[in-house]
Amino acid sequence: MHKSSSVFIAGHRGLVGSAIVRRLRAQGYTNLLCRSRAELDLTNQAAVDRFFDETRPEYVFLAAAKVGGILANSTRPAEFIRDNLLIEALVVDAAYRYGVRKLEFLGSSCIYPKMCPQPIKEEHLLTGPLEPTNDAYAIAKIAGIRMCQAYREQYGFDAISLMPTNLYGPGDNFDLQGSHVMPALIRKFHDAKAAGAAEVVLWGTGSPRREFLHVDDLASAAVFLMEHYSSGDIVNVGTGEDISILELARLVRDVVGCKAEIVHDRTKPDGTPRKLMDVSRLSGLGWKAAIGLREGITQTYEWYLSETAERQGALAGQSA
Ligand code: GFB
Repeated sequence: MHKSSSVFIAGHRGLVGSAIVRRLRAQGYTNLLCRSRAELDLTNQAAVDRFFDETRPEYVFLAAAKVGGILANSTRPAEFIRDNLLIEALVVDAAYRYGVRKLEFLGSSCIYPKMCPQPIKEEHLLTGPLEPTNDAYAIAKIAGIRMCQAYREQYGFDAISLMPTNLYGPGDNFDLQGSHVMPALIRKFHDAKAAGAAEVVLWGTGSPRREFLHVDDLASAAVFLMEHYSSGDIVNVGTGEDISILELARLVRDVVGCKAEIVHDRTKPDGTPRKLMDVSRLSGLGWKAAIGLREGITQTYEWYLSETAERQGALAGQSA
């Protein structure tokens, strides 16, 4: 990739896409192509084809996806499988047909079996049954991986796939019904502190273990792999360290400076008992995560505070 190459970042307003845009700009890439959902519907084949025909990008980061936390995934599986299959099929195929030099597909750690040996190696894909709370999303992501591999095998198309672990950071979704655990906890402890509430509700038992990667680290790995990696073999992206959900809740409570007690809502699902990536393939290529968990949560909370202040300022401005 040259600094002047045209690069399409599909999903540039999302958590991942916006971080990739920041990273590319910081590294001096000047020719970035971004389209909002209103400008380009990635589930509409005619629109996708027209876009690729008109703009002819040289590189594509496929960060657009329908994503959500455990509750959204388990209650809206049809939307997760439909939207993700459509986006992947249309973008990968158009990228190949309109002469893109290289495409990078972003998957997810939930593609691996529910009871996968830990830490999870790339070879564990399709070796056991999936976690039922997100199997529709996982199957769509597995189809995306296989599609990239198939286009490489049959057409020689340079498509690579990386599998990020659970992500968090600025630009995340903080809606309590649809979000992942990290933004949910930041918001819950922040609201409890503001209201002087005695309790914060944690879903499930708190015993599942997850690995958390700051999205700026993911973006750094994504650009690194686009620049240095070319293979059909998928690559895990993570920190190599995990934490229980209860430990995470205590850490977020501490960062936010809240005194509330943690109580459990055991009617909510736990999901996979553990999800820790083996990141030796990526570290063998020379990349390693740089942002520590406490530091990353602190920075994300600061972002959340500034966003909330901005929103309240805008509302006050409207009513004035
Ligand atoms: O982040 P999360 O929604 O997704 O939940 P997964 C992780 C764990 O945190 C689960 C618990 O055990 C939840 O029960 N948890 C505790 C909470 N309190 C909360 C809360 O207030 N909100 C949320 N959301 N969780 C997702 C998949 O699985 O992982 C997606 O559903 C995707 O497909 C993503 O792959 C990376 O880690 O369980």
